[in-house]
Amino acid sequence: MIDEKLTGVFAEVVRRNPGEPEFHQAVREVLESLGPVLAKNPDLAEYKVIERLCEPERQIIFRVPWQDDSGEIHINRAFRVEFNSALGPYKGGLRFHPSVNLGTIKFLGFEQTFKNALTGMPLGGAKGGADFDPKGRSENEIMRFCQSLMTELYRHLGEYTDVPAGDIGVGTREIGYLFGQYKRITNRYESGVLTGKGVEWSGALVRTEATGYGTVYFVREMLAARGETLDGKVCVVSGAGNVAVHAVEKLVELGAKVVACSDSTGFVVDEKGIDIELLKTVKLHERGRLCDYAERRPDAVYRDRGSVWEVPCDVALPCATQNELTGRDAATLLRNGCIAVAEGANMPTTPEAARMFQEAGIAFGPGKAANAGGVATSALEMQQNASRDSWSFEYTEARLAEIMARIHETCFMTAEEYGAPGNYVVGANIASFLKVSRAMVALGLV
Ligand code: NDP
Ligand code: 2IT
Repeated sequence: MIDEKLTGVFAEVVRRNPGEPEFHQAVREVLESLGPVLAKNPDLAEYKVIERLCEPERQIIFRVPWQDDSGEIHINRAFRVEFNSALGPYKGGLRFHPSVNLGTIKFLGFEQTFKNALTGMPLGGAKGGADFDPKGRSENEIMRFCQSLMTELYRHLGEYTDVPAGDIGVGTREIGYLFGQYKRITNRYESGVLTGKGVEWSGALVRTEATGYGTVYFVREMLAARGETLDGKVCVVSGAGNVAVHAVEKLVELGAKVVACSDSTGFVVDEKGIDIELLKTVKLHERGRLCDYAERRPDAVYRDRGSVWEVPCDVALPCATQNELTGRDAATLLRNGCIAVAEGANMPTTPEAARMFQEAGIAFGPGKAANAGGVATSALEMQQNASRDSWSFEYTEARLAEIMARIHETCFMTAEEYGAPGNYVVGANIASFLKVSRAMVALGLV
């Protein structure tokens, strides 16, 4: 429930941003936690901090024309929503997916602002992307699209201004083409303008793995707070992209057994435990389908009907996309004895499902806390770029683990302080809101 002091603010957000249900959902989820904060800090209402936080500082929408391999011309639409720069330069990923629209990017940019605050790093919040579908496109088509997009986007970026990274459909390959075009147009080798770069050319070790690994570290902390460990736990992960694959890898390393994962066409159940090397080969290197995994793994079963959440598990990690885990899925997971859920993806759990997990009293880690390891490691990449240094895998991973433990601690303690023990949603929302809003007040009315 939104506190009565904030119902007017939310009504205004809905009125002024019509047709953007995902943005409304993300705002509502944060506002629902903030009643007790306003009671303790009435000055924040006077400064209209919440109203300011709900309005992006700048929104850029532009045309991206490009030619496919047969010469046909295509027109896509791209976005960069620079949400908030109170804590540092705008920072957040770029998503290439046909479903991308302004509302999607706004929900992601809003979330990113709070997530980045939780990392404790000097980062503002932003998100961008395009309604471009990379599926089935050749290397050359991907490169031309990235070059065309950067030909407009470059003027809005800079290591002290706005620093994009990857997200759905954007990985090291795309970041390479984007950086190449930025360098060409500006005549500057400005490493810190993008993160998620290739490790052979200014990228940081562990950035590729960081979101998935970090999510698992967060789960480890949530379980430890309940006297549990990951050892021997049966896990299900949705998605089979960057975040999901590295979550699977770290779960296995920490002694858990992952029995299922999914992609946009179906899911695979592998009772003997997902073969991480085969999964990486099929999904990350060959960019294939999970049915190809099942074909090469005799004991695995591929299903193109039903939901991956029907596979019984102790720990569930949604790592694909928004609103992929519904109330119905939550009921199934709880019936099957699931004790922990952490969001590797951004807003993958519907509000109904999140409520059911909280009412059942299981450990529920919201994305802005659980998946913050990706952007935190982006900040470590920026640090290395700024000092022209490169750190070892072991050192960087130890930093990531430390950051995730600190985020967990912050959320845990804040939830206790505000009378909601064990509620990581409340803890994450309040801790991050306080951090951003104090900076906004200190910087004056800008
Ligand atoms: P990838 O593109 O690498 O992988 C996305 C995966 O999710 C793929 O397996 C894809 O299926 C599946 N998927 C995507 N869209 C849909 C959909 N509409 N329905 C069903 N399945 C879908 O992206 P990432 O792994 O980078 O991102 C996954 C999630 O994690 C996103 O929510 C992203 O915002 C979030 N995230 C990412 C971070 C990062 O560092 N990359 C950091 C923090 C959060 P298929 O294989 O068939 O395409
Ligand atoms: O959602 C996210 O946090 C990301 N896609 C990563 C952002 C980043 O700048 O590393």
